[in-house]
Amino acid sequence: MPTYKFQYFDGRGRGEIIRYVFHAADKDFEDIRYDFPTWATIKESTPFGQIPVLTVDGKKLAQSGSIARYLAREFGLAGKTSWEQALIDQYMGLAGDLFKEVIKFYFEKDEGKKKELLKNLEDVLYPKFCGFFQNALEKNGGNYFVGSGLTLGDLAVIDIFDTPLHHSPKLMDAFPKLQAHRQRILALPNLATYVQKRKVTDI
Ligand SMILES: N[C@@H](CCC(=O)N[C@@H](CS)C(=O)NCC(=O)O)C(=O)O
Repeated sequence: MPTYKFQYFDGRGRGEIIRYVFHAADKDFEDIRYDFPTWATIKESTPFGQIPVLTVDGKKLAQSGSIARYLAREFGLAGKTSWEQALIDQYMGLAGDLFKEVIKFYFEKDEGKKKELLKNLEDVLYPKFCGFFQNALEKNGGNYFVGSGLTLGDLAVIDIFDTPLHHSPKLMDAFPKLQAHRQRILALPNLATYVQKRKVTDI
């Protein structure tokens, strides 16, 4: 069994999908979390000056999507066929599209613009993306996004709604099947234990 060391900030951001993969697969890893001053001292030691970074037996891998896919393949959460892998990529891409919008809102400094961005998220973007995800889920039978068991696809969807639900807790009320999927996946024993003791952060 390789030794895994995972470096990211002390929040969810682009790192949580990777932590979800480790916890869902019940694999040990060192979850290293930085504050900004400490990050500044180790930035140069990372491959591209950014985190997340995974170190596997001393070898470093950057880019959140690459790390999540690599670990999912290692732990049997990457889909059973090339088509299933492609579907997982599709949902990760769709989640990434929503993440970009959430990040825009999160980092906006102008209070007026921030309000507008939030209104657009709540009135337009969240319903649109919830609709996309719920339809896709239903098409696959309602339990999982890809195939007949848990994959990185399910974890990507759980992850992308963590931050939106933090500031807009009712956003899934009109999407009960998506909400039920979320609750079911987060109730899986390894994930539930992790999420219960996870520090609450804005992002
Ligand atoms: N495409 C990269 C983006 C990584 C990235 O933007 N990391 C940010 C945190 S989310 C970072 O390292 N910020 C600190 C810095 O650039 O000094 C990925 O998905 O891993």
